[in-house]
Amino acid sequence: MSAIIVIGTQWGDEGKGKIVDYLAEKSDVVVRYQGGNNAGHTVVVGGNEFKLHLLPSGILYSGKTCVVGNGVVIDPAVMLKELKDMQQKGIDTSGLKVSNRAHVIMPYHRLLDEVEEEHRGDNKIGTTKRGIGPCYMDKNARTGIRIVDLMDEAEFSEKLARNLEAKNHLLKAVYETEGFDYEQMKEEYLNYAEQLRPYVADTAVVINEALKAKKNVLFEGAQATLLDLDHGTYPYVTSSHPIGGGACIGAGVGPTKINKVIGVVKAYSTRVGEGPFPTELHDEIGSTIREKGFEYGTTTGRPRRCGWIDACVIRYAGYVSGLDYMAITRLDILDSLKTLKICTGYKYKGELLNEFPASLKILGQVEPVYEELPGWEKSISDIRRYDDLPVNARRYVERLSEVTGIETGIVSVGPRRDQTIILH
Ligand code: 2SA
Ligand code: GDP
Ligand code: MG
Repeated sequence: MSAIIVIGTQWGDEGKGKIVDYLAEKSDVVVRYQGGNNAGHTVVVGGNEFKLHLLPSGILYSGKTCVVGNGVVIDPAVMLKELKDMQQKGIDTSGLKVSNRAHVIMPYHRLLDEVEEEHRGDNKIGTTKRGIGPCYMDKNARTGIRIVDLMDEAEFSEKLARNLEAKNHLLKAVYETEGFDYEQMKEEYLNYAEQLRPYVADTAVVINEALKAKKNVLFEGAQATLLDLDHGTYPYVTSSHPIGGGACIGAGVGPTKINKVIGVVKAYSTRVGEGPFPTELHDEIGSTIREKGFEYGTTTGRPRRCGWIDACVIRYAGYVSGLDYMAITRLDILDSLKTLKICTGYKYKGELLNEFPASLKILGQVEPVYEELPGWEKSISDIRRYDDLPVNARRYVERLSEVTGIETGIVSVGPRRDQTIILH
C-alpha cells in the first residue's frame, strides 16, 4: 500500500500532470483534492495531448478509480464537457467518483470573479475567471451549494433561491450588473445533476477503503505552494490549499496514512497572473524560455512570466509540504543556454534573509543572490539514464539538491511518459 501526494513547488505549471500520469500507472486510485477548472494539467500519451482541468490525470489509464475530492470546486458544465471529450477520444471514464461534499461553481461565481477583478483595478490578482475564488468564499461563508444539495431537487431549489437573491442584489447594487433568472438556472443545474448522479459518492470512504485494502493511492495537487491561500504570496494566491496538507483535508484522509510527498520542480520558474516574482527575467533569456517552453496558460492561454529557478522557493515548499523528494521537469527546455543561474538566497537592504518573507513589500524588493553554472548546450530529450546526462546537466540537478536540501527522485526531459529518468 502507498499513499503518495504530488504537489507543485513553485507557481504552478511545473508539469504535475505529466508526473502524476507517470506515477498513475502503479496506482489504483488517483485523487484531485483542491482547486477546480482553474487548473490545466497537460499529459501526452501516444502522441496525443490531453488537457485536463477537473478530471484527475489518472483518467487516461483504464481501470483506475479517479476521485474528485471534497476540497475541489466543481463547475458541472465543465466536468460534463471534459467527460464527453474523454469519452469521444475512447477514454474509459467509468472509474470516476465525485465527492458529494464538493462545492458547486454557479454562474454567479464566474460573473463575480470577472467583475471583482475589474473592480480591483491596479490590485488585480490575475485570476483565471473560472469562479474559483467566489465559490470558495461561499464555502467559507457557509452559504455554498454542495454536490449533495444538487442531488436533491427540493434542497437545491431552496438553496439556489436564497443564494440567487443575495447574489443578484450584490451584482446590481455594487457592480451595476444584471442578475440571473432563477427558473432558468434551476433547470440548467438540475439537468447537470442527473448527468452527474451516477458518479457521485462519499469519496472519503472510497479512498479510505482503498487504503484499507492495501491499494495505491495518488493525490494530484493543482496550482502550487506559492499560490496556497495560507502559505503563498497572499493575496496573489488561489483560494485553496495546494500544499501537501491540503490533500488530507481535500480528500478526507488522515496524515498518518500518507507515505510520501513529491514536489514537482520546473527547472526554471514561471508565474501566470500578478504578484511578486524575484527571479523574473524581463530580457531575451526570459523570452527564449517562454518561446522554447511554450509557456502559455493551459486554461486561459495567457503568456507566463519566466525566470531563473529559485531555490528559496523550493526550500520553502520543502518544509511547508514535508517533501521527500523533487521531480525536476523541463530540464530539456534549458538545453540551448550557455550559462544558467540558480537563486540561492535573497538580500534585503544588504542583509541576507533567512526565511521566505511573508511581507510582499519585502518580497517585491529582495535582490536574488545567484550562482552561475555552465549550460550543457546539447539535446537531452532522448536520454533515459541519469548517468548519461551531460555532466553540466547533472551538476545543475545536484547543485539544486544541495542548495534546497531535498533529494532528486525523478528528472523529466520531455512531455512524454517515456521521457522520464528515475533516480530512486
Ligand atoms: P484563481 O483563478 O482564483 O485560482 O486565480 C488565482 C491565482 O492563481 C493562479 N492560478 C494558476 N497559476 C498557474 N496555473 C494555473 N492553471 C492554468 C495553467 C492557468 C492558466 O495550467 O496554465 O491557464 O492561466 C493556475 N490556476 C490559478 C492565477 O494565475 C492567479 O494568480
Ligand atoms: P501542470 O499544471 O503542473 O500539470 O503543468 P502544465 O500542464 O500546465 O504545463 C506543463 C507543460 O510541460 C505541459 O505541456 C507538459 O506536457 C509539459 N512537460 C512536462 N514535463 C516536461 C518535460 O520534462 N519537458 C518538456 N519539454 N515538457 C514537459
Ligand atoms: Mg497547469
